[in-house]
Amino acid sequence: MKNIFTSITMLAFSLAAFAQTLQIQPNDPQYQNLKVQGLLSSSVPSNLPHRISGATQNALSQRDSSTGICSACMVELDSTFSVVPFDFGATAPEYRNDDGSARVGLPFNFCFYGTSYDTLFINNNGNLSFSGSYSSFTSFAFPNATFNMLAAFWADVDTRGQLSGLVYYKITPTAMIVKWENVGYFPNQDDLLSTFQIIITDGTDPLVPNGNVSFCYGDMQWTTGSASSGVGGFGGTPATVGANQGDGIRYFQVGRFDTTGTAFDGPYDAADGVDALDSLFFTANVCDTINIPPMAFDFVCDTLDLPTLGGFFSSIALELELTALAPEIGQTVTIEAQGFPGFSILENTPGNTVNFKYAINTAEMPSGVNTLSLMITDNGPGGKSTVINKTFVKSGSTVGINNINDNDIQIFPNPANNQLNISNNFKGIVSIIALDGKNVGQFEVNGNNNNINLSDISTGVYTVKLSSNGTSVYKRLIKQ
Ligand SMILES: [Ca+2]
Ligand SMILES: [Ca+2]
Ligand SMILES: [Ca+2]
Repeated sequence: MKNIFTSITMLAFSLAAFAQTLQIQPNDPQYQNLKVQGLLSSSVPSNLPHRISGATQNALSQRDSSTGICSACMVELDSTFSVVPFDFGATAPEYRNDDGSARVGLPFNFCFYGTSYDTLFINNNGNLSFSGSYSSFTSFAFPNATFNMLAAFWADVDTRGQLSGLVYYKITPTAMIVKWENVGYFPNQDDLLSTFQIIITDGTDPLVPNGNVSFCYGDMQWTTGSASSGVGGFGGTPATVGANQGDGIRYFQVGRFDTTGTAFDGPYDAADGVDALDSLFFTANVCDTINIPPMAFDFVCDTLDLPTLGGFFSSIALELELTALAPEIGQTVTIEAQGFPGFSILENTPGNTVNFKYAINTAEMPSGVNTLSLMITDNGPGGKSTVINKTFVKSGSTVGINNINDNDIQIFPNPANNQLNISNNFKGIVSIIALDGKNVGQFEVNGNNNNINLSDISTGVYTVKLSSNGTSVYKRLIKQ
């Protein structure tokens, strides 16, 4: 009995040694057998030769700027995308595979921790890499001294299941978009499917306004394949989200995920719930070599058009949330906010992760465009900051409240030069509010001589707030 056990152990040992020493590739006939038996090292590089291939370049279709909630980041799959042509025996046109990679050339330079790359690897297991391809299916925490990788969701993606979607990409003169669209997990599992996307740019493409990378998530349904000790798509070794230079020093981590649900205690500490990523997006500048500026998880788009939330926009108290990350271990983040009438902070405690909670009372919010500006600063080397501007639009030029009939109150001329007249049926306080929410002028009128002097106010678009007896009406004003 002992002899049999010993010989099985020795066989397993020799297979594992074989896998490691020969760096067995995913297209090897023995690869799947070894992986199912748990005999593959998860850190085997797949070693695609590093050369530039002639990638198809498609013109970037215009992004729809009139989007509603959180579609600004997720680029819809359309005919301008191609299926990623994975190597290692995957076959056209679908290139379904387990741990494959594809070498792709870029028409622009992508800056990753100070090095510019015009070739990279799309690895099926949820990541892009630069110094070589990776078939590694079990992820590691960042920082890590080996992997040179940008990981939207480094986990054991497997698109061989019939119901699994595929991995697509699109290259423009200044950006590459890679989409893992409804993909399954190892081995061949397609009962749970996840959708996520990476965009990398030359640093100037407006697709990524605050950096050169964005990660964007649709519905995330699983975390772990069975070769990483997952059961039913969860548990085992957590999936990793972040970036890692591979020197053990330069990195960021957003989180590690091994379970269902939305629990998220920040990038480190406990493993997190994968549903926390649902519909999330964030951007990063990974060109910075010393200290990555803070990053933000946001649950609403850059622009939120309040009437799309329903017909009650004049009386909604919206409670919103943004999560800011250092994102390196040990750094502390603080947030300074500049809002507008109706904006208030509910929670803002400095930390490695900050849950910034705020409210918008839409009855007090001026009509038109209101801007919330958040300056997020870390205490790492150089004290890096990220500024997030969000606009909240209250549609309609006026909002009638209580006994003030705003249609009867006029402001003229509009556009105005140095003098603005307000119809004599109004008696009360006139506030001039800039697009950033700042009150730039306040006047009291008595209903007799309702002229106000705008000569101290610069040219631009303003909201005029007319308040009387605790109620207000709003008008849009152009100062020229
Ligand atoms: Ca895989
Ligand atoms: Ca965590
Ligand atoms: Ca930082």
